[in-house]
Amino acid sequence: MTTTTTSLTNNQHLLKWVNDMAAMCEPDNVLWLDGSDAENKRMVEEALAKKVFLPLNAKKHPGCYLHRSNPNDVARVEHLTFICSRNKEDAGTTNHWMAPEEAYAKLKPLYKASMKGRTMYVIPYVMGPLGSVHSKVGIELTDSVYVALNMRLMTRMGKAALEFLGDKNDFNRGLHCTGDVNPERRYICHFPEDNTIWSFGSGYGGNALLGKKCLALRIGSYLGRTEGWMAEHMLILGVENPKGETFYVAAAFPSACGKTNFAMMVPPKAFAGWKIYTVGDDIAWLRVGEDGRLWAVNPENGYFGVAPGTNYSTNPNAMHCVDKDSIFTNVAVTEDGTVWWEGMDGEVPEALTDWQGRPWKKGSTEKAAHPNSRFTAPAKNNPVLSKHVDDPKGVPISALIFGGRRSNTAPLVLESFNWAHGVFMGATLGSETTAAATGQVGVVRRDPMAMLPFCGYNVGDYWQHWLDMQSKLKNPPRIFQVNWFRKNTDGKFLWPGYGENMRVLKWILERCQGKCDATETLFGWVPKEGQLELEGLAISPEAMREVTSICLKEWKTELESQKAFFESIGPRMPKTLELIRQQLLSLLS
Ligand code: GTP
Ligand code: SPV
Ligand code: MN
Repeated sequence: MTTTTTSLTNNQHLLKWVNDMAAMCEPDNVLWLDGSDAENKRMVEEALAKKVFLPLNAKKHPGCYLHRSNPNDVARVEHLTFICSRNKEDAGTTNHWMAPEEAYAKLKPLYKASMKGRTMYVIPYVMGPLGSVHSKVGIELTDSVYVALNMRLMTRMGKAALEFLGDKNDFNRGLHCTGDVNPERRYICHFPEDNTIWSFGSGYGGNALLGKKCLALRIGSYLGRTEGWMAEHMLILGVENPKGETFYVAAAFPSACGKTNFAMMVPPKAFAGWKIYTVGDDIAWLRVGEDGRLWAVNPENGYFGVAPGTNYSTNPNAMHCVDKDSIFTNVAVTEDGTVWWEGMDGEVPEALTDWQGRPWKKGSTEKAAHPNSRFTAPAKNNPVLSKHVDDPKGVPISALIFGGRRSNTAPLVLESFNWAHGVFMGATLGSETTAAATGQVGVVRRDPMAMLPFCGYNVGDYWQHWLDMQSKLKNPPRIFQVNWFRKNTDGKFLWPGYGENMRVLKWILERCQGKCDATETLFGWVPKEGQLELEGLAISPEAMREVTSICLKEWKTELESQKAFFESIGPRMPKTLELIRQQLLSLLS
């Protein structure tokens, strides 16, 4: 017999759906979350009692807890992620597809009675600022207290979301069940035409926090195309110059390729008077404003950030974000109960407990923290949070930036010749794979607009949507491409990265303001000699030359490999992009 707390709403569509799902999953309790502090306290206690949360040193990490996920469940699973559109063609060749009726039929038996002995949490949440036309409501039903506590940090949830929804029926229906965390029975299914997400068998990040990649990107991109806006895997930042003028940029880098770091970077000493403000670190929803500019909101309310590599010199603001009230997933712990990961400041401790709870000794060949270990922190902890994060109209975007992780080929920065060429740059973005998804790490793959795993419809249609946006934008942002990850022949990064990326950002902004001219190359505009501000930067002239160099032989290979990718897209491939490719290639032959 299922018991239900007061449902907090009279929305009949919502009540019926929750009842239907509860009838299928058969939880012992259905608990509607109101988002209050008292409720959070109860849930933390429950998580501690169930050992879903492990305590940390309360003095050093007030309000913070450690979670260890099942070792088979530590990253997104792209091969088990499906777009279940009615027509296969609408999912396109870059997505895994399952017919909706087949997916529902396959998953229903898995959900059947799957929550017996457990609680079904009903999480009403809003993606985007409350009261914004940009924003969307989702309801996630989950049997995971960890997911519920993460969603509390990552979204605007509880009563406010139900008020925002009122009696409308246009909410996203998200059903999540942890199941027995068996990779053989793990499915992340999206039904764009039903505004529905069914996730089974994983408790981790993007697989389970349904507001994030599932709603804000996969379903969001589909809604964006239908409704005339764009959902992108982009950070949003504000940059204030010494004159006190603030400009905003949005940048798409693939998973674990530097969005969080760029979004909250600290400019180097030589940049006195320059300030960076974070609007978002992972996702941007973009709309054309009445002024013909592109306006962005961050649908999220917290950060689910990569832990390894984060420290007080690379990203002090992220370190402050996790000072309190944060959740750590799959990091290591020191003997005094503080968190640790590879790339943390200071000496490597002699002894640790690793991410799987095993003893770990300094010098071990195994990583103490999982390479995709993460922190979940509320945005309000960010010392450089933009005052516009809750602004319903968002912020106006001056530049869009695409960046991959490339040891070679891609130079530090390139500016596109025009919108279509910029779309081409995004569409052909290549990047070496990372630990953010299961599978081999370090292989170059095409990751168009950093959306390969997140585009909820045919990527050919997605590119056409990008191309079509131009005609709606009286004042389009300029489009750039960057690469922080070029390596020398010894395999060392040539560019110091992190806060020093401010130097590239400054050039980008000056280009947007028409303040400086640039050198034309075959593949885009690059800074003129002396235009990149290098004061106070210890980089050799050779390294600088190498990191900005364009090797025609490498570019020929690049353009040729793009051909196969474009051909694989099929009949919905926009001709414009293939023509740009051919034109660039013809300049090389
Ligand atoms: P997701 O949350 O997976 O979408 O990742 P992200 O794009 O936000 O990447 P994040 O900023 O967390 O950085 C991922 C990894 O790259 C971390 O280990 C960082 O330390 C490292 N990193 C970030 N920026 C730079 C950079 O400019 N140079 C170098 N060499 N490494 C960087
Ligand atoms: C990513 O992989 O791009 C992330 C982490 O931001 S996850 O939420 O797992 O998708
Ligand atoms: Mn991401």
